[in-house]
Amino acid sequence: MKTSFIALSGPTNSGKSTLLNCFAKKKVSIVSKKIQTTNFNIEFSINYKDTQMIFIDTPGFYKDNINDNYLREALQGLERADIVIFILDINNKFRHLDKIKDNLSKFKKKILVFNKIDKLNNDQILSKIKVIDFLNSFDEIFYISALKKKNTEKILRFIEKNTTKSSNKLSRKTTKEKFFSEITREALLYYVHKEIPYKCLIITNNIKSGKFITINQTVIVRSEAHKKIILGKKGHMIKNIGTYSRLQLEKIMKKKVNLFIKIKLSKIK
Ligand SMILES: Nc1nc2c(ncn2[C@@H]2O[C@H](COP(=O)(O)OP(=O)(O)OP(=O)(O)O)[C@@H](O)[C@H]2O)c(=O)[nH]1
Ligand SMILES: [Mg+2]
Repeated sequence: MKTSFIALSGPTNSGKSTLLNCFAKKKVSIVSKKIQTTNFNIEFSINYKDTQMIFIDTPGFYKDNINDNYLREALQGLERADIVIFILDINNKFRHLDKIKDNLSKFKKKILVFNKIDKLNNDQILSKIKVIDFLNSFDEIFYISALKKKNTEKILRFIEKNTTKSSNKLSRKTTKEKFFSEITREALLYYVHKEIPYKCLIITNNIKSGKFITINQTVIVRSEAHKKIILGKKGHMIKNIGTYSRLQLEKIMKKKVNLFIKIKLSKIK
């Protein structure tokens, strides 16, 4: 079997994780309308015709993450890739083009993907892309909607055609614990506003599988005020977060889930 490692890279919120979920045909990476949703590289492998494609979803570029852990993580993801897919939201002013330009020479194969075309008509799309003066540097350019699954299979066909050999690199699978924590982080991003979700850490302490799956998680918060907000009035907020996360987990695991979430105040700032 031929194998390719493919990194999904680009500014935050451009739809990298949505595209990975579209290829995987299920949720493997969390998505939100907020920035900086993906915090660490998520790898997921699919087979398409005679090709194994190992996708690496990376944290998006963001103005403040130039030197921080997220960017370091994203660049590590790029290092492992044979093919890189740079994804831009066609509706936005294109940001971080310099980072894309700087990384181009590292790759033999690079694709540019304009995502979210469902929001524009053809004329608008054409006028938008004119501003990029290095379109010729890419092996292929695609116009897609990851959300509506439009033109996405064309990308798989390109990867398949451009993969020639097998690889002895190993895929770094995300552990169940890490993935379950991610699902609860998505719930937190959905319900809790502003910076709080970015300052919490979610740990899955325990998973017991039987007729049901019982999961124990801890949300570690940095201040008493954050704890209060996540708890909500009479515990309403944490209840909503738990329900959202549990329903997602049940859908993914196809089993009933008992989810217990504790909130713990960390003394480390
Ligand atoms: N209309 C539309 N919205 C989309 C499309 N693809 C993704 N989105 C939305 O864009 C937002 C961001 O999507 P993500 O997949 O989380 O973006 P990301 O690039 O992984 O973001 P980071 O992890 O922060 O780097 C979500 O609200 C998605 O539903 C699309 O094709 N069309
Ligand atoms: Mg993401």
